[in-house]
Formats: sequence, C-alpha cells, structure tokens
Amino acid sequence: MKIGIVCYPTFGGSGVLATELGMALSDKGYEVHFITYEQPVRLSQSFHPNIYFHEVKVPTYPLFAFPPYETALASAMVNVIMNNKLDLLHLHYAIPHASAAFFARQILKKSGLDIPFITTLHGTDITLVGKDPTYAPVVTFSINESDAITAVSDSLKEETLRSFKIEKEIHVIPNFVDVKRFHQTDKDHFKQMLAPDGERILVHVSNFRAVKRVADVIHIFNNVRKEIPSKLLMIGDGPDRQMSEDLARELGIYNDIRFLGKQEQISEILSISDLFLLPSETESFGLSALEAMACSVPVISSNAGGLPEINIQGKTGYLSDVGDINDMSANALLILRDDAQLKHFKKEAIAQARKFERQHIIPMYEQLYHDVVQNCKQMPIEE
Ligand code: GMT
Repeated sequence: MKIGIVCYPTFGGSGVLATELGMALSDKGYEVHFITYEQPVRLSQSFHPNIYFHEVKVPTYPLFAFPPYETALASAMVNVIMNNKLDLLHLHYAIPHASAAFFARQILKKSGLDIPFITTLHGTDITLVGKDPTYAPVVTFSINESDAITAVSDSLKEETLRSFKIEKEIHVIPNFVDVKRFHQTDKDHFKQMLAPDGERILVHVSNFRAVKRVADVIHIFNNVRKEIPSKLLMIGDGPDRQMSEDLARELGIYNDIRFLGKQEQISEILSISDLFLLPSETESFGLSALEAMACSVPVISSNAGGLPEINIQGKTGYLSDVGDINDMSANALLILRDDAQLKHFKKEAIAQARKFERQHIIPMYEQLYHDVVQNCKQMPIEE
C-alpha cells in the first residue's frame, strides 16, 4: 500500500509521531510519502528506502500578507497522488491538513480518482486552536469529511466530542514508542560531566510554548534543589525559553540548569536522567513523557488531558493539579530522596512504556488503513 503522510515537520509531538509512524510502516514494506514544508526532523536521522519526501513550496508574492500554505499543500497532494498512485492520505493535526485534503480529493474526483483520507487529532488542533471560532467551522467540516478519525487518547476523543459536532466514530490509537531506539543506555561519562558530584538529574523536553508551563518546571527544580543536590536539563526551544532562562537567573539557579536547545539524540539525554517534569496546562497524551519512561525515567506531571492514561499515580510517577508547584515538588522529592525508591519507580516506568511499544500500536493503524481503502473502493465516485 502507498500512503501519503502530511504533518508538521518540527520537533512537536504530532510531527514526531507521524514520522515515527512513517518509519515503522516503511519497515513493514509500505511505501510512505511525506508531504510537508520541510524534511521531518526525525527522518533526517537515517535513510529508509521506502520513504519519499515531497517538499511543499509556498511561493511568496507582494500581495500575500499571508502566503496561502493550504492551497500549496492541496496542490502538492494532488501532484503526489497522481504521480505516485497513492492509496491513502493520513493527516496528522487537523489544521489545515484535513481541509487541504478535502480540497485535493475534490480536484482528483474530476479526473475519476478517489482517494480516502484519515485525520489524526493530536491535541491543540482540538483543545486550543481548533475550538477558536475563527477556525471551528472548517475544522468541524473537514474532520467530518474524513473517511476515518483517530485521536491519541480517550481524553482527546471525549474533548473532541464535547467541542465539535462530530458525526463519525473516533478511533482511539495512542502514541507509541520504539523501544529499540528509546531505552536506557550506559552514558555514565556523560552523566559524570553534567553531574560530577552525583547530583540527581531532572529533565524537561518541549517546544517551550505557554501550554507547557516551563516556569513551573523552573520553580519545581528550585524547590527540589533546596533539599537535594540536583541539576536540570532543559531540552527544546520556543516562545517561553527566554522567560525561563530569565527566571532561572533571577532565582540564582542558572548555573545548575543547562538549556541545551533543540536536540536530536533525546534518548541519550534521557538515559542519564532521574526524573522527567511535564507540568502542562493541557496535554492530549504526552509523547515526551512516554519516551522518558521508555528510558526508565519516572514522571512528575499535571493531571491534565490524557496524562493520567500513561502516568500512573504512585507507580510511574505522580500527577498533580495544573499549577500546583508545591505538590509537584513534594512528589519529586518523594521519588528522588531515596535510591531504592527511585529504582522502583524506574522499573515501573519502563514496564508502563512497554505497553505502548510500537508493535502493539502500528497494527491498529494498519487495520484502519485497510478498512478505509476497502470502503472507498466500494463507493461510487460522487463529485
Ligand atoms: O497539540 C499540540 O500541541 C501539537 C502536538 C505537537 O505537534 O507538539 O502535540 C500533541 O501531540 C502529541 C502527539 O500525539 C501528544 O503526545 C501531545 O500531548 C500533544 N500536545 C498537547 O496536547 C499540548
């Protein structure tokens, strides 16, 4: 089967998940065509003979205050589908991918070609951006026009049904992790460099958007650091990075924090970490937390969205109300104070991550692909 994957090519969770999915499918013999404005970051790490990358070019023109990406994307979809005879489009993040796919499909129908599309809802396409009245009518329409809809957690499915008038079933297919790449490896020399006196290492990975509450990360670390020797690794970049660096300086703890920026070898960093912090305002699943758990790192998180579906209270970590920095700090100390306790949480974290191993989850997508392609073949083409 030939599948077109449309996603944001960035370090964000939806793009990472889409890329991991494409790589897993290509390993299973599918031909995968990424259609996006840049090469997806995780794709650049290795060569896959079954994977093609089609760059969406958006020409500028003095008249365009906002170059029409959606139009360029729909045109790219039409060309890639015609040239490569794709069987299916899989869109990650509804905006604007689902409406562009709907448009491309209408164009192709004029040539007697029908191509089904699946929309995977990832998070803020529903919880923040999608609900905005500016986008809501198009988002609702294009989700409903999808041949199948998936959401990455039960929580996101419920929120979608609460916020939009959805006329179709939403299949929950959770995020997954490739434990062959994400597992704890021996990086003691690296740990020695970052924590020379055996300090505990806390870590946060995100795109530093407001929804991630990175200031809470700094405050939690400040509280932990007062009690036990520790270091914090801040991985990623985004709008709130400067603010969090300023806060660290104001609190006088900058020297115990490393702002490492965007990193590709996340599993190596997670391998030396003792605790992952994810105090998000909302989080439909929390792929970064799952990748941390796969590397045996327990998680302190908020209890927002889908996080309770992966982080198990008192087992793989702890969950607190959004913004409850004191509770999160106390929970972090509970895990970090005692070696035996930390070891126990690490064991539970990896056991939980294994439930989301990629070989358990990929077949769910495969089944859906086959059902959707089959249904589409049986339907007459209506313009
Ligand atoms: O919704 C977003 O913020 C976009 C997306 C991204 O590209 O960063 O992240 C979401 O998708 C991930 C993969 O499905 C989930 O694991 C993240 O929890 C989710 N982010 C949020 O809900 C904030």
